[in-house]
Amino acid sequence: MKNTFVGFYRKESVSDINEKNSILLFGLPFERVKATPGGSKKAPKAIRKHSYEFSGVSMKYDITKSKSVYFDLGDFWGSNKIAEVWKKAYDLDSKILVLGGDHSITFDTLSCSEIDDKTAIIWLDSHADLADEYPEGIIQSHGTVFTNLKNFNKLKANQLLLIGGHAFTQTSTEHKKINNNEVNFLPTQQIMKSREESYNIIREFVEKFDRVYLSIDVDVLDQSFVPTLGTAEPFGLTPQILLEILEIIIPNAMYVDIVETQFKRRNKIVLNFVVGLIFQILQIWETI
Ligand SMILES: [Mn+2]
Repeated sequence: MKNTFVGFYRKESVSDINEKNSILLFGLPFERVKATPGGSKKAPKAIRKHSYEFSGVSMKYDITKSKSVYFDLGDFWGSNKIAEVWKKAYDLDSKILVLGGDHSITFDTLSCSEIDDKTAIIWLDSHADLADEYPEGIIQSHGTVFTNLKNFNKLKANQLLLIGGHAFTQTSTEHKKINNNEVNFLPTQQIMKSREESYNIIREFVEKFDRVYLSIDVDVLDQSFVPTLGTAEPFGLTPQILLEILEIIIPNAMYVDIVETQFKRRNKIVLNFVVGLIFQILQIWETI
């Protein structure tokens, strides 16, 4: 039955898993209020289905011969179940890979995680998602995720790093927050102009922490690479640069989510990219 991501074993219940160094995958096919065209709730199922048609990304990596055991827990909802997955991941030194949904799901997952002052949250996103309300009057949405996480987990500015942001309204709250250094910020233009220097900034940031949680909004890429997104933006990162950044972060990340995957029935470019991205992430974890 093709109801898992390729190479993953289906597990109904996380309590049945005893293998150390596993990868625990689940989907949160959920979108909260949308001011932009939606569709990311269809992503988890479509990504799994598409993974069987995917050719692979490397001469070295065979997803069916991994040393970690890969488990697909299916799609579900609810903080109790999410908290169970976190507990299992900490107990078994395992990693969590989540398929969104819109970006609001990152609050649902990370608000169930353990966070201390040696924990960092990194997000790759063309937007900051640091609004207090988005749209006006709405506190929990894809535009407010990192404000909510910062408040909920009492995170300090030095524990937060936004990579690749560049699409801001100059008068917005998030623009002000970035100017006030309320988070660390590595803009797209800086990365494109001085790659090695930017990679060193990321490396130094990652090395300061015991635990890193990473959230990837696919709109961090330039719109030419992800043309079917509701929030596609120009002047974004290239896939190669994204991959080089992931090679620095992923070895230290125990949690990764991929959000805002919006595709069209007749245009599977984004879906194909995200399946490839998952292969790349697994390959990096495999070779730590
Ligand atoms: Mn986002």
